[in-house]
Amino acid sequence: AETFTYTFDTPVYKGSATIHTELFVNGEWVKPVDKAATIDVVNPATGKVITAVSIGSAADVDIAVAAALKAYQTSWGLKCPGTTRARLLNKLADLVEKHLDELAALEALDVGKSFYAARGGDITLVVSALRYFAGWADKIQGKTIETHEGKFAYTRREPYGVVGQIIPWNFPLVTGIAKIAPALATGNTIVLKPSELTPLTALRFADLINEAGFPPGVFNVVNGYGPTVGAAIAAHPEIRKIAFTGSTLVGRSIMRAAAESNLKSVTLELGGKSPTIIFDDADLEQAVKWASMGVFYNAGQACIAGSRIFVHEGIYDQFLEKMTQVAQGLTNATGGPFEPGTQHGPLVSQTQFDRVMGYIESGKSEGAKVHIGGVRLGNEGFFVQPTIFTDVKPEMRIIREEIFGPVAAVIKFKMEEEVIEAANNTTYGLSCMVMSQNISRALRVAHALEAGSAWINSAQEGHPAVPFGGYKQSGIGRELGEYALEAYTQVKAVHVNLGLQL
Ligand code: TXE
Repeated sequence: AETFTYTFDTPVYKGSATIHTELFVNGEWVKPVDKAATIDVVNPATGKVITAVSIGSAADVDIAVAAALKAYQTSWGLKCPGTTRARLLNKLADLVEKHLDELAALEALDVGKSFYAARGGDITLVVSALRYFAGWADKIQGKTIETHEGKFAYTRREPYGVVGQIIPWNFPLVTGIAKIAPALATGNTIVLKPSELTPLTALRFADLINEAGFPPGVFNVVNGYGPTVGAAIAAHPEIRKIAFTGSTLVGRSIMRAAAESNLKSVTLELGGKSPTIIFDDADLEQAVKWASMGVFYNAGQACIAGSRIFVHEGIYDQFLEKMTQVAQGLTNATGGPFEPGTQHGPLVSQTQFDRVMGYIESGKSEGAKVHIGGVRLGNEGFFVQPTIFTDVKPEMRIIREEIFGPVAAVIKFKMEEEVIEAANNTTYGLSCMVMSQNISRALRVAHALEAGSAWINSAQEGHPAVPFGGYKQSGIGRELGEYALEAYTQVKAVHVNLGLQL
């Protein structure tokens, strides 16, 4: 099998990582049906090619689904006790933890995020999510329902069988594990497509799956483009459930393909245009920090980014001044993933860079004011300066559409009712942030906002035990927490007759 080794000789991490660059099907590394098909993997901090990996096609999806189906029928699913699945997931968690630095370095290299963020944020969460769902694997239970003195019924939570999972590039292994861990805990088998932009950690992870001892075919990786491999997964007649994280546009096409093929069950985690609301009774220093982190973390490439920041008029000037200082600080701490002081990194790709710069231009041409930023940083890689717009209007594209870059809009408000209405004036509903020291107000506003997650006096923090997902056009279904078990099981009701004669 073909491999690629990268040596990290950097101030923050020294070590090397070896990945297999082919497709992972039935526990083996295999060439795609079209043997020569590859895609370059680009380093976002330099714009240079790191390596190339194989990419598949619909034909490879067919092969992977057949392997996953066989594994489901013979060695996983209803054939494998929950205690065994728990043991394997815990072993996998230990292996990911053992290779924490290496996986973090690969993620940092591929996405452009800082090594420290990848280690302390992404990969650490991967480990905890695996352990959390390992805990559920032997606790997937139904209910007993009394119906009649001579009869009763009970329910079983059964896996779907083969599930398809399509993941994005902003938090590759995190968005992956939110799907992989509950799917495996509940007994499904998986065909996963990483983003064509960031395949490295999924490939390394596949080796750890083998090392942990999962039966072949339980987990399969088919790299490739969305319109080919992704669309083939969405339309596949043997895939019973699909989970997708990505753009709302592609989310619609996944749902359409599911409807037109076999009505597979669908969960979608899509975009956002989340509000952060800062009342004049907030702890100002903390509010500035959380709001800034909330929009600029991961260079703004987060579905829960708080990109519309509503600030009470009483503290608006002070807030803007302090947030500008944070944006300047991040600008000064801009760098590659492996520089010790990096707090702000590049966007993932040339395409994403062009998209974000396009939004900045549209903001300017529609009359918004660039308070700070708005420009490229450096002359290699895809760096955009942390940017704050003021003087914005609700109809502007930068207020309506997800930018997915380090771009905030700061908006003045007077009244609670008015800001709730403005915050809800969006087609999205993924998250919201409320900053206030008045507990009644903070909770009241959090409840009034149309969003699947609300953070009070914080932002961006996730936990494997807490469900995550969108209202409105931000998605369907929930990942993580106990709620994720519902997404990966279907309920069978069994009616039992204790002797009632017909
Ligand atoms: O997303 P795509 P892109 C948003 C964000 C960003 C925009 C575009 O606003 O600016 O989407 O990013 C696969 N059938 N988010 O173009 O295309 C693709 O290969 C099946 C928000 O990168 O949605 C990749 O694996 N799959 C988001 C995945 O979909 C298809 C994270 C995501 O890529 C496909 C990423 C198709 N027809 C982008 N076309 C979040 N919610 O966090 C593409 N894909």
